[in-house]
Amino acid sequence: MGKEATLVIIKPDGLIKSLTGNILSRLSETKLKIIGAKLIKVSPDLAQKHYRHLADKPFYEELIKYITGTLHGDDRVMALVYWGEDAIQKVRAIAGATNPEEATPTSIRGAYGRILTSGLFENAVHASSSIDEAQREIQLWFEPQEIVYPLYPAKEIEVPATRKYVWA
Ligand code: DAT
Ligand code: MG
Repeated sequence: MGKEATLVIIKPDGLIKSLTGNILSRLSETKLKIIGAKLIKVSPDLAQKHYRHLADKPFYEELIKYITGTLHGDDRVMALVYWGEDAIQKVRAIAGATNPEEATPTSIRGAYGRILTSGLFENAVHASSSIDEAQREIQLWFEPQEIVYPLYPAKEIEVPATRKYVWA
């Protein structure tokens, strides 16, 4: 054990069903600290990198449609980094089993998940499953300055002539 970080994603079904508050309340039972949070659109590239370990599964294409929002017609997800003692295991316990029909009814997935007719598990949240996966996922979804703690080694680089949106 020890202090560790874990990535949570509230998936498009969680946002569309207005479950964000409920899910955050459930996760607050862990007493872990939120050290990063943002609402983002998931690009196909990010989705494929995130789920690279499942590329050979029969449900993979449907899973990419799910996380990118194509299935639900809304491409928002909320990404959060939780930090503290045994964070990975604590969050996975409250999230519940991958298959929502097998998840404890009081877990997030047990309460809010379902199996689609396609067979895909629509389970409201993602939670990292190991320390290595958590680091890989957090570094994929967040930039160093978006997290309030210096979680992993980072370096400063010069970025010449960038363009960005400002309010008109
Ligand atoms: P978890 O999200 O619990 O870490 P995972 O990484 O194995 O599980 O799979 C990622 C997502 O893919 C999961 O949240 C829902 C979907 N999924 C996994 N296994 C599935 C299966 N056998 N049938 C349908 N969807 C599945
Ligand atoms: Mg996983």
